Amino acid sequence: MIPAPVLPGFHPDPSIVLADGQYYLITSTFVYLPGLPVHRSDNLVDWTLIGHVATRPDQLAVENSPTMGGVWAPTIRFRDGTFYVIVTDTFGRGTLVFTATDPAGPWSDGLPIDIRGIDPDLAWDDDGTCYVTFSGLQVRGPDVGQHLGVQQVRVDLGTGEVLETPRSLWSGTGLMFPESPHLYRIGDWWYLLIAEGGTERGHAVSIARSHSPVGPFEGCPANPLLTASGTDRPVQCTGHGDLVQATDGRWYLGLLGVWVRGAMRSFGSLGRETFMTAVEWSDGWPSIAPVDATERTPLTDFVDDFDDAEHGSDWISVRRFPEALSRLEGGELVLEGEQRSMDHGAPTFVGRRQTRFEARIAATVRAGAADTVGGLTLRFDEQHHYDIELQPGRVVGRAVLPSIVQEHDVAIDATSVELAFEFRTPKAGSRSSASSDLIDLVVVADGNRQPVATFDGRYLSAESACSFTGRVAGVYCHTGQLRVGRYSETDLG
Ligand code: 6LW
Repeated sequence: MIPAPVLPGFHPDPSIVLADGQYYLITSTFVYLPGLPVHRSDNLVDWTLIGHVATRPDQLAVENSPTMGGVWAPTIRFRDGTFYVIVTDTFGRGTLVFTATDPAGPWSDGLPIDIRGIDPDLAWDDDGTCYVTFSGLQVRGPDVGQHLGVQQVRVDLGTGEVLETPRSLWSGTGLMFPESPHLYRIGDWWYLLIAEGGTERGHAVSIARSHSPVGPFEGCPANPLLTASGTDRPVQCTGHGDLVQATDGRWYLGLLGVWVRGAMRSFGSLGRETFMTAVEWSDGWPSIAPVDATERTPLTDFVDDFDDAEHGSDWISVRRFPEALSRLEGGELVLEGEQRSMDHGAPTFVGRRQTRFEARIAATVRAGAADTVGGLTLRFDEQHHYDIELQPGRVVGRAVLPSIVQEHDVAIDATSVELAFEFRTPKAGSRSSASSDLIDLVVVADGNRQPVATFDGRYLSAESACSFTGRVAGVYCHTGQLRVGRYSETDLG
């Protein structure tokens, strides 16, 4: 049984490649940095983060991109000893190709390629011709918002030169947003796999084949091969897949999905995660097993006591790198206030994707200055976040949503406290049962646990925030200096 998800927490738009007996998987990161995490596995199930493609400021230009912009939908491929990642830095540098001989990095600076679209894919013919196949959604220029269907050009990967005008290819069964194209040479056929229907509840995977990489392509009679649309499966929005043949010869599809919660299965609070499913071939066409998991992959507890010399590789920040706005000192993570709240587009914030539901996320913090204001936050974006904040003499629980800001506080005579979010499932039939989860904000001072507030989790979800990302919890500082001794994410219940 393939565990679900294989990459918990928001890891959308997965792309997978097999190289020298190891699998490598890469996902979108939008405006978070470091960008483009690279995970490695030897069995397609257990993945280890080995590094990131974008670890230097000049590789991407996300600082001015909107929350749903930034790094969209990479493709990772391996050829003649070199790893390639082609990706769109949407509203930033555009389409880029990064290369590395070691997938853990360092990666190159990124070669620009003048592709007018998103979701670029790389494939080579036997003669070395390189094809970039992409979704012709126009995200800039006079035709912004227009969709030209699935398109393709030949490119020179040495110079980045596009060698011809784009040609249109087969673009699915007629559902909206044909995207995420991947071109594969399998046996005598060239296969074109795409997503269509949009990345929400109508998401689907379809395929076509041709005897030539440039088509014409014939759609599979069974299309769409996979969709959760119209089902009551916990994992919805399945799509945006990439095929991989395992070392044992069997085939799999890595894809994104949203684990939805609430009485009407309405809210995907963690965002789009990476799943894996089996693929069988018959008469030259694949069939894809649905993602029908009902139990999530058990996770071990996460604890960081900040004893290492460098930031843990799965810490992320918004439009800046964690090491640019925090430091490790004496077994603490130290953040110096810049008068930026979590409403800011580049807050003084270091976080991690939320990866589990019934959970407790906690940070042991202390004020490094008398006027310190900072704490623990759970963010979807600048307009949707819940904060539990240490201030001089009190702890404040704050909900910030586009339509409302709500605050509660408790008096606290301590400068070192544990701040925590405790996530629980609403009781069936209760007033909150429609929601994904209830979030208790709690402070523990001198061994005394005090509730500060309880907020409804449905408002920190992809459906409410209309965002491509997912929940990220972490620590932040507005004023003074916040010193974090411990951060943990553990199961509740
Ligand atoms: C990705 C595209 C999409 O490029 O969302 O809705 C973009 N579909 O496939 C970001 O995930």
